Amino acid sequence: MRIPLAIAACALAAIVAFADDDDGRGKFKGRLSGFQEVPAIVTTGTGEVEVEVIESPKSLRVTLAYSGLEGAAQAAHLHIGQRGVNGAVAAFLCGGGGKPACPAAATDLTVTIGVSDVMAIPAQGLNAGNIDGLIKALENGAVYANVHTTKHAGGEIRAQLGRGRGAGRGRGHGEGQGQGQGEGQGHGQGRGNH
Ligand SMILES: [Cu+2]
Repeated sequence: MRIPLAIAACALAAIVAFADDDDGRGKFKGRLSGFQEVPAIVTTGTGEVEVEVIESPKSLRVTLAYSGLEGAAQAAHLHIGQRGVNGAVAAFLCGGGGKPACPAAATDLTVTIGVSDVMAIPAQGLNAGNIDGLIKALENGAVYANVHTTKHAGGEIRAQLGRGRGAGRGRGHGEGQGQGQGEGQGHGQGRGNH
């Protein structure tokens, strides 16, 4: 029996995606825009961010691309906070915290966040070095990337990190999967982890 290659690849991608869910590993993505800031910001700036969980040594490989910023980028961080809410800085991507300066207007950089890069946020329950806590927040949709600029010090573009958005091979595949998983995931994983 011959299985068309495209279908086989799609099935394989689905299996991999579900395996990722089961053990809590995986990739998280987001598109940065001013409208995700709190309050919303009107800006020409846009960007993309992707976070991949690396198991050994436990770390996050983060790629951040941005362009069109109206102010010069000063810092970019991962923050702990759900959509529509501002939270504190959990890790620097650039512009401090031992990371290189942020390119002013546009970049496409890759940064590794290790245990020692995870900052303490006592008010939000995150201890310094608690990368597992940061990953758990990622898995529950409670981490966002934020790019701060000279024009918008509190953040010019922001993206809530989630699974699926564009993570699939095909566009339709990725979106369908992302939404289905996103909704079931909070409950399933919340229960599993407690
Ligand atoms: Cu920040």
